[in-house]
Amino acid sequence: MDIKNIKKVDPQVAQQIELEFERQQNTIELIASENITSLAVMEASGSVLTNKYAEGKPYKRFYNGCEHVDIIEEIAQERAKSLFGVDHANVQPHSGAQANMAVFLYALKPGDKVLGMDLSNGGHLTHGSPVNFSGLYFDVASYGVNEYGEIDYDDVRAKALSHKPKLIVCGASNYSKIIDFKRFKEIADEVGALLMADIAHIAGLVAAGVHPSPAPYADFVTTTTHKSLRGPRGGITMCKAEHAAGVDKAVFPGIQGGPLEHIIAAKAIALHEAAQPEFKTYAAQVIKNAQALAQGLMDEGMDIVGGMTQNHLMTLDLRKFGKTGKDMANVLEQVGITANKNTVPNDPQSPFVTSGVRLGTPAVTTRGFKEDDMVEVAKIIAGAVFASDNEQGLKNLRERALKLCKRYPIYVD
Ligand code: DSN
Repeated sequence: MDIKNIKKVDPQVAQQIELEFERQQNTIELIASENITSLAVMEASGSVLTNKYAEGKPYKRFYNGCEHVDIIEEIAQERAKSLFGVDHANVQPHSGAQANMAVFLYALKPGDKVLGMDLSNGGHLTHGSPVNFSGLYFDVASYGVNEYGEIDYDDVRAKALSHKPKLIVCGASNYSKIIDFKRFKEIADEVGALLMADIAHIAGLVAAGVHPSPAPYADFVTTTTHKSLRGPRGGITMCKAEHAAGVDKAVFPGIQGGPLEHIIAAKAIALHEAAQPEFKTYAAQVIKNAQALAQGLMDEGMDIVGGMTQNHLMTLDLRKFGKTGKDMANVLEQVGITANKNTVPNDPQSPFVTSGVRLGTPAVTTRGFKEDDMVEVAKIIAGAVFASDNEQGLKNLRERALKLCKRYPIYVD
């Protein structure tokens, strides 16, 4: 990748970009929320559109000179609507957190009741965590997963009946089963709540039709664009027609100023890419690879929360080895695998230490990894768990990880 101008202006930053490229090239990326965008998405992210102020909506801006960004933003909106089958899409949220915040601002008043998935059970900070705006300003009840790592819908219903939320939030950051959006809608209807589905993690799977869509059921569908959807870092808030004006007002002027039109162009490109037949093949392979990884890990004697995954991710439960997620994520990094520590349900360790490591396959699938490669990755991970104190053993595992990376280089035209 050519960064000649950065090298000229700022060699210090250029060096770190080059080193980061090498890191990505030479490590196996298993952070479930990361991916490797196309060069087209990256070009748009670094284009002249970064120079433009465009507060407002397409064709109703507070600035002049928006004739091109108007068209680009409208294209992105239309592509999001068509890909996800929703009435309305606001493509301006800078992130997934802001995509969710816009819904809270529109649908709720401070102190209103919300039911969301507990963060340590696989939910997200913005689904009502006490340290986030969603937990600080709203009255939150939480649901979690049962001993099989599955959402217990009867428990969700019982909590909805007793808490009487105005908004129910479904969707997760660390959940390996299919989400039953229809069931959530039935519960929401029973208690008169609005339903928000945060599909940030599974957006690519939903777009490709390999995970059920919440669009027929949810009042609001929010997402990030950089995870399984493989676009630039950013968010989208989608909704039913009756909420469109309110959601738009919540995004701007409610929580944001000027939209990032360069990122909106990159979102448009990613949405176009996700509508192509190759993307369906990609998303199906993401799941096949996750299942091959989970099976490989279980064959090596590892525990996976909830057993076999149904989507792109899983959590390795390290409790029986007496190891922590924090230590294992560091050991994995030594052997060339990047992942993140994550709590397991009823984790005895703190969220900073944890007993689990979350693993996901969107990025390696983009590189071209197939099921056989995932079995080798599973062996490397298991080897790292068993040989975490053996320096030579870890070096050998690092060589095996590097071999896989060399077989599937990133950004080759
Ligand atoms: N923190 C992101 C993740 O890794 O899942 C979600 O925002």
